[in-house]
Amino acid sequence: MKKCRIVLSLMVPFPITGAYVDANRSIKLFVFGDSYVDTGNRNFTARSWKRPYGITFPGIPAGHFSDGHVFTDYMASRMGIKSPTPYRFRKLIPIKHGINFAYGGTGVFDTLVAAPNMTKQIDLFEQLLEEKIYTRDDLKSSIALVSVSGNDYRIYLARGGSLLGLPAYIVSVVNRLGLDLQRIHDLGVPKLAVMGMQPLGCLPEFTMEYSYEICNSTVNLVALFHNLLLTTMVEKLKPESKFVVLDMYDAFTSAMKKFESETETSKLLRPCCTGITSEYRCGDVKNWEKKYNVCRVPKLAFFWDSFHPTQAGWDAIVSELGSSIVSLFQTEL
Ligand SMILES: *[C@@H]1O[C@H](CO)[C@@H](O)[C@H](O)[C@H]1NC(C)=O
Ligand SMILES: *[C@@H]1O[C@H](CO)[C@@H](O)[C@H](O)[C@H]1NC(C)=O
Ligand SMILES: *[C@@H]1O[C@H](CO)[C@@H](O)[C@H](O)[C@H]1NC(C)=O
Ligand SMILES: CC(=O)N[C@H]1CO[C@H](CO)[C@@H](O)[C@@H]1O
Repeated sequence: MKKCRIVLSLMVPFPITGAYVDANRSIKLFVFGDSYVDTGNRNFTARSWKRPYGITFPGIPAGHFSDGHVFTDYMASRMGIKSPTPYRFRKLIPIKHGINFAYGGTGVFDTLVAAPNMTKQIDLFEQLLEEKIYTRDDLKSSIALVSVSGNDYRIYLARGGSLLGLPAYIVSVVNRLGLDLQRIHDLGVPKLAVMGMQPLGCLPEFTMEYSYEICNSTVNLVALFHNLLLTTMVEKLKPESKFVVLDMYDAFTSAMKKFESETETSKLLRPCCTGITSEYRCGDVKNWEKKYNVCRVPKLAFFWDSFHPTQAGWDAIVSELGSSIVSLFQTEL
């Protein structure tokens, strides 16, 4: 713990040589993945654009799947830049800090959400390079952040996929992810951070059936197996040193423990925002009536809805990750 804190204090503000010399040469962040990093790409029918999302920051719904910031915002802030522009708004907002291609609800494979899967997200990136919106030179000081937080597995389970077939499916997800990571690198992004899987079985979606009291250990095994394969897979990417796996499993676990003791909550796994009955979810409205409840003090809750941390939760997770985020920037870009 001590080590993390020292490293963190050294890195603010964040001095990358030449980062601000030329606005066009500003260090850039490119983001691919799902709701843990989406900052507004889903259209206005998504719950990320509905109340009470965004209630803590900026106070109104802003396309984030949280009451406030999501992981991308923290990552950008650590890099000393503004959160990259969502792809959807690329013609309205300057893109010198990069572009976020992530869509909530998506996976490396197709899910139930009709939004671009990871392959398609990388296609969008490639298209911008072909249009010379960014040159190879622009990419020289850039980093990619890639999130796969479990939608592929949620869909598999929701579709009644067998537990027996799950290991083979996890292998196929991780292999596909490996191809995606290598492709982003080969398009010219020199350094990549890929988020390992958080303890999936501790998310409210999987603890609801236990009155939010204990994690589903079977589902946590899915995350652990995914992470094991991910670490092995990343070692085979070329050049291996340019890929960093962020240990979200440990970060979530220790953040949850600390959060529990610091807030003295007895209901750590209970989300702040829930549907009034099991048929409704956070943000649902029917006949102009809201069908959800929001906790009184979101910053005392770790989870926001059935799948996502609150901003306070992300704060705690990011401070646990401290040193591994820094290691991303230690070698020359
Ligand atoms: C991703 O989506 C595209 C359609 O946009 C589809 O053709 C492709 O097969 C999908 N890729 C994967 C890996 O599922
Ligand atoms: C909004 O997005 C959803 C899922 O991504 C899609 O099914 C729907 O057609 C979109 N609606 C509009 C109005 O673009
Ligand atoms: C955990 O979740 C899985 C998948 O949804 C389910 O099959 C299982 O019954 C749950 N409970 C335990 C104790 O594994
Ligand atoms: C990628 C990017 O931000 N390019 C900009 C570089 O600077 C010129 C002129 O200042 C802009 O027109 C580009 O959009």
